[in-house]
Amino acid sequence: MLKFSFDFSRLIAIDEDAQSKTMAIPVINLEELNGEKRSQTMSLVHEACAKWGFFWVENHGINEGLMQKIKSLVKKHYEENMKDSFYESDIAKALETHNKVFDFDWESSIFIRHKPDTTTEAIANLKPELCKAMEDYIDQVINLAEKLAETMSENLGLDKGYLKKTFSDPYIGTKVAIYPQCPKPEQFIGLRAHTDAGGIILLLQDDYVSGLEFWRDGEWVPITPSKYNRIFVNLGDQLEVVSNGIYKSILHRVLPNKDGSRLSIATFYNPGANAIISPAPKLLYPGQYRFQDYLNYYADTKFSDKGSRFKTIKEMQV
Ligand SMILES: O=C(O)CCC(=O)C(=O)O
Ligand SMILES: [Fe+2]
Repeated sequence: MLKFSFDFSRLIAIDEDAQSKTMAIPVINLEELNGEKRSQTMSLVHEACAKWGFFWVENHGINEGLMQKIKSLVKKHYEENMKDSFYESDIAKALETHNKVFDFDWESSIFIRHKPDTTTEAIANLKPELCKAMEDYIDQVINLAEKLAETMSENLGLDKGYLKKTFSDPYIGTKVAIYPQCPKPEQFIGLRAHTDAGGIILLLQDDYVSGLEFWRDGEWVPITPSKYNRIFVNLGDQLEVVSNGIYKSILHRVLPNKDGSRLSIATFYNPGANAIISPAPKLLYPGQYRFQDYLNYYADTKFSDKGSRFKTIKEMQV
């Protein structure tokens, strides 16, 4: 039997100008990375990672027909295999017995690991057609994640392959979720507020039903359903660490919807379990040194600029 408790502080009303913030979320045309507008587009990605931590991408290289196919096959899988057991579960029954439930998620999901090895076959009743479409989709999602990782590395002033190498061999998995239609959405949370642990998260989401929200400037900003086959990107904690805080992982949550079920297919491009994570030494300011070495150098540079002293100390140790 599940236990439920209440936390009213999680209920924060959505402000009116959250809507205008929604409109302001960066939308980046990744095709431009290959053309004349490359440097502007690189800057847009950098700004989105540093000032937002989440953004939309379009012309991302993932086949649009495949995106639609995955969505409809996942919906079918949910209808045939997951829906009934969800509405019969203790969570769904709590609709009648509890007023507010904030320590469980109103979510029905499966998790598929793709790398280092795949668990697709182990998941009950996944039709071959869905497995095959998922395999093709994931190959394209990995290309996109690695293109973004390259762009971020370059933007941070690191070697192009820095993030990929740091994450290597990456752990890649997809959470296929439905946030089922909820008759009393005010009683539940779809997914409790959190930041993601890993690296780059690429989200394919519902065309019609909303629910995802990101925290920004003291309020929840709703992420609208996908338009124009865009993919939604957000950054996990490890990118904040490796970038030494230049990039941000942002708090987000999902609210249930009373008018419909929301589909969400989130692929996590994360460091492998044994990857050693630290801020990139090049980004440390100015980095690690022995204090006596600093003092020796200071003796000769005391009356010059501190910034260039830091720079030299940093170059001495990297
Ligand atoms: O379903 C979503 O839109 C977000 C899912 C999510 O944040 C997560 O699984 O970490
Ligand atoms: Fe998340």
